[in-house]
Amino acid sequence: MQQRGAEPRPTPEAGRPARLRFPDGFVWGTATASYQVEGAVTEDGRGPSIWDTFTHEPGRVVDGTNGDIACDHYHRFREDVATMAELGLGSYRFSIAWPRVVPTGAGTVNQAGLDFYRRLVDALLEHGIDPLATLYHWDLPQPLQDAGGWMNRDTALRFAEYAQVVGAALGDRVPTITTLNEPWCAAFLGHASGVHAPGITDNAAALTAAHHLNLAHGLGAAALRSVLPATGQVSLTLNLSVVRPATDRADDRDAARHVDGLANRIFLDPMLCGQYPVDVLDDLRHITDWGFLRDGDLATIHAPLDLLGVNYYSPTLVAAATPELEQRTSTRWVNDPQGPDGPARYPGTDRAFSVPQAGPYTAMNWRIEPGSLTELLVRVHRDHPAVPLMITENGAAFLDEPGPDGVVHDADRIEYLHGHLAAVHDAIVQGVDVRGYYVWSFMDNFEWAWGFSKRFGLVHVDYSTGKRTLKDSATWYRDVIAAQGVD
Ligand code: GCO
Repeated sequence: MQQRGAEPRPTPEAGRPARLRFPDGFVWGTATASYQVEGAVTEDGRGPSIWDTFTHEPGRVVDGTNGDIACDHYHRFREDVATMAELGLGSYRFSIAWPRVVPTGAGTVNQAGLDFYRRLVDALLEHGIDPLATLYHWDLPQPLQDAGGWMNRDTALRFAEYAQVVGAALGDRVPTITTLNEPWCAAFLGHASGVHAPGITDNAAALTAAHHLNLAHGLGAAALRSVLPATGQVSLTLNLSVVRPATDRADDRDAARHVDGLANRIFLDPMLCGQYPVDVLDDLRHITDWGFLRDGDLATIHAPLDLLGVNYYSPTLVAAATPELEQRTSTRWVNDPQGPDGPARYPGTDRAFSVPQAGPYTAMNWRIEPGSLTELLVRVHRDHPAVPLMITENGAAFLDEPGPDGVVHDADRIEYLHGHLAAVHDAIVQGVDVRGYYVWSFMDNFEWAWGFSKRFGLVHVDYSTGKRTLKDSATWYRDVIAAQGVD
């Protein structure tokens, strides 16, 4: 049986150089997202988002917590930026809360909200850290949800207006702006399994939302281009999956093809090739007639992209739907913190299930397999060779407990990050154009439906006092950055 930590360290004997040096200019960063770290949810004119609503509904978050205060980054960002500078970070990926900038989602712009991000960006630039700003990391203004949210096509138009406002205000000092973070989660966890806001459970709604998110990306990218300086870069971040069949049987192999379509190609193909994959359209005709797809949409979605962000944590194992699996999984969804362990329904479809994999695992029960990241990067590069890639999230939750010295000695996180950096290096050696790597996350934060029960940070946060303490992984990452690589 495979044990945690059993991944072999690269050695010269294994045919690789001991020092895996990354190319000059490779970007070293960390990432966070607004609702997960900021707090201050009613401050300076911020309106409510779907995550405020969702987390305050009983039973939605496993530990009953919410992001009202979170890491209080809104007030402590200067201290956090100073720590980033200490670690030698080249870039900080954060997201902008739409309801801070446009509190009702449409119309009036809240200057105080924009000013917060201007202060944050200025603090980063003063420390020589490049800001990478994401426009949508899931905190949709609640009034837009009240009008149908991502099931309503108009939300994509409102997103473009908001993108233009942010681009005009910050585009002179933020070199890269990302339209969406992980539209898969927003569409499928938000509308099919309902484990994320707005908590809807309807596969057809999820497919509608996925298309409107794709459309928002296209319209948002065009809106950004209309106001950004010529050097301004537009990017997108997807959580892409390595999908494998549970057995070699034809039905399981077909389930893997199907889930690959639903997890990866439903976003990659329209955004990078201007078409939906025919197999995905055909597979799901019993769920939707795709009537929301209008003439011209695909040309809009197929917007020029400077960079594709890839968020990656763990591979996915799937099996074809069978009556037995149906029965065993009736209460459990993928990424459902409240369900029992075991096979899980795959959101957006009735044809496939996600099934447990062998360890080692992180505290999320996600299998640790660094080589799968190389596999993914090589595949994306093969399918879409023109677009440069960036690892915009990779990291792990572990059961971090400070030792008697008050410090978290997180050897397991170091091992995870080391293995995945080596995997990225492997991909680069194989010719994949990977421009940088962002650890998820800079600090422990609000892990959505898992609340504060899972810690992903390089920096430990004591949620009762707000105190930050560097974990061993933070100083390890500082050394990696200084050496421009891993041993
Ligand atoms: C994401 C997420 C983060 C999560 C992280 C760990 O983009 O999925 O963007 O918000 O916290 O992935 O689950």
